[in-house]
Formats: sequence, C-alpha cells, structure tokens
Amino acid sequence: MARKIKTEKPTRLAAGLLPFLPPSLAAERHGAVAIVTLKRAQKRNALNDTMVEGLAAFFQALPKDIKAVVLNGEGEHFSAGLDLSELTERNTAEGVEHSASWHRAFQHIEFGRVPIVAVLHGAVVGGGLELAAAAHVRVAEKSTYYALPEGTRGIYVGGGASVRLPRLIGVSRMQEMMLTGRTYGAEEGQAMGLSHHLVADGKGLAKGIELAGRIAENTSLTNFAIMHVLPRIAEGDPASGYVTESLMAAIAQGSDEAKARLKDFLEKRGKKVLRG
Ligand code: 1HE
Repeated sequence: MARKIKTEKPTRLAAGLLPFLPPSLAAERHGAVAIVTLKRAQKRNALNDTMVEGLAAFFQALPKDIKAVVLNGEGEHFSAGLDLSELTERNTAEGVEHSASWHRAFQHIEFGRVPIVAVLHGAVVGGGLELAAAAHVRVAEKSTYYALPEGTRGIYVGGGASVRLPRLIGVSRMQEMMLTGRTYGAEEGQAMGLSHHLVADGKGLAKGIELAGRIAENTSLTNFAIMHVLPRIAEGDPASGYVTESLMAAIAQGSDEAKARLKDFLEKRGKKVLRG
C-alpha cells in the first residue's frame, strides 16, 4: 500500500528554488516546514547517486523561510540503503569518491541550516539507517526495523555510520549488528536510542510534521546553537566546551527575540512547560 502525505493543502516549493530535484524525490511545503519524500518505492527507496545528489541539492537550496524539514519515504519501507546495483563496477578510487559524496550530502542534513525530522517505517537498513542518523529527530512507526547488512555482504558502511551510529547506540552494539547481521525492531530501536518517538503505523508523518512545526517556532539562533554548537562541544575537550557554552549562552540571551520571549513569560503571556 503506497503511503501518501495526507495533511491539508500542501503546495509545491517554488520550482526555481529546487533546480535538481529528480523524480525519485518529492518536496512539499506546509508553512515553514518542508517535507521531502524518497519516492522510489519499487526499489524500496534504495538510494542511488541521483537521489543522494538530489538530497544534497534540496538541503542546500532550502528557501530562507523554511525553518524545519521532515524527511520520509513512500511505500512499505523508509529505505533499503545503498542501491547495490551501482556498486558492482566501481574501482577503489571510485569507491572512496562515492562514500565521500554521501558524506558531503549528509553533512548538508546534519550541519545544514535547519533541523531535520526523519519519519521511519519498514526497513531502515544500511545507507537508509545512515541517512536517518544524519537527522536531528527520529520518529519511528511500529513497523520500523533496523539493520546494517554491509557486514554480511562483504562491504562496509560508507555514508557516515562509523561516526554517527556510535553516538546513538555505541561502538559495541554497532559492531555486533554488523558482525552478525542482527535486525532490531521498532521497540528495541526506541529503547536503545535509534528513535526519539515511537508511534503507530501510519501516524509517523503527522507526528513528524507536528514536531517540525514546534522546532520551526524556536528562534533561528537557538536552533543554530543546538545543531552546530552542541555537537562540537560534546565531542571536544570539556574545558573548551564550558567556554564555548558560556559564549553561546550569552549570545543567545542577548538577542532581541530571546528578550521578548522571556518578557512574555514574566508578564504571563509565555507558554508554560507542560507535561507530555
Ligand atoms: C534493491 C535494494 C537495494 C531492494 N539495492 N535494489 N541494502 C541491503 O542490503 C538491503 C537489500 N534489500 C532487502 O533486503 C529487501 O529488499 C528489503 C528487506 C529492504 C525489502 O524486501 P521486499 O521483499 O519488500 O522487497 P524486494 O523484493 O527484496 O525488493 C524489491 C525490488 O527492490 C527488487 O528489485 P526488482 O527489480 O526485482 O523488483 C530488489 O532487487 C530491489 N531492491 N533493495 C538495489 N539496496 C554508502 S554505503 C551504504 C551501504 C549499504 O547501504 S549496504 C546495504 C544495502
């Protein structure tokens, strides 16, 4: 059964702003949220060069008024990973360049301009898991399962998993997944930190759009700090991290928008932190 985007009145992003979007990708706008969809369901959204280049172009060409992006996949699976039919004829140098091209593309996701919410379902395997790991928030439907079949196919991850997955699940668990070809289900993935939200089948996109809408209401400066400053602090030396954090805190709280939001709260107009 094909998954369709069901939310109301999507409009296509202005054509001139997305010059390279191939037919295997689609984009829509919901206010300040863009939705990008992998549309190669007949090949289980296996990622070929055209799609990876298309994703890179999409994330680089986002209109200025887009504040968050939802990434999802059409069909029964989020993504079956690398299109294996493109792998057979590459020599070593071409293999290095291919992996580097994924790194460049996914850098535009992880370290682009706006936060990305990935909505997962069905197979999230190999390069599909690498793509999901580059997003900032992951919503998994109950049908989701995760695997790294590279280990059993005689190849190795090449889309950044060696860096991004140990942050989520640790080196040891990633080693075990690759060595044994183990598959984790949606509940296990949620428990070990692969997803942040676990929802019923068919509910992922609505949840993703809701979360992206919340993210889009943050100030750009705070989202910048969360996306670009926090991970650098977390992976750097603590002494530099404390200094960087102090500077970032001072910069953020000095902005007019932060002052207005704090004033709103103190004058009883701001939102309270609510449970749930
Ligand atoms: C593909 C691919 C693919 C499906 N490349 N063509 N990824 C994998 O090792 C996962 C390989 N795929 C699968 O294990 C299964 O396809 C699924 C479990 C994801 C889905 O199963 P199913 O029964 O729904 O679909 P299917 O019948 O296996 O596949 C439908 C079609 O998609 C079929 O082609 P057709 O022409 O016979 O219709 C499949 O060949 C095709 N297809 N997956 C190419 N991956 C940067 S490095 C990253 C390294 C990796 O990602 S390695 C992991 C690759």
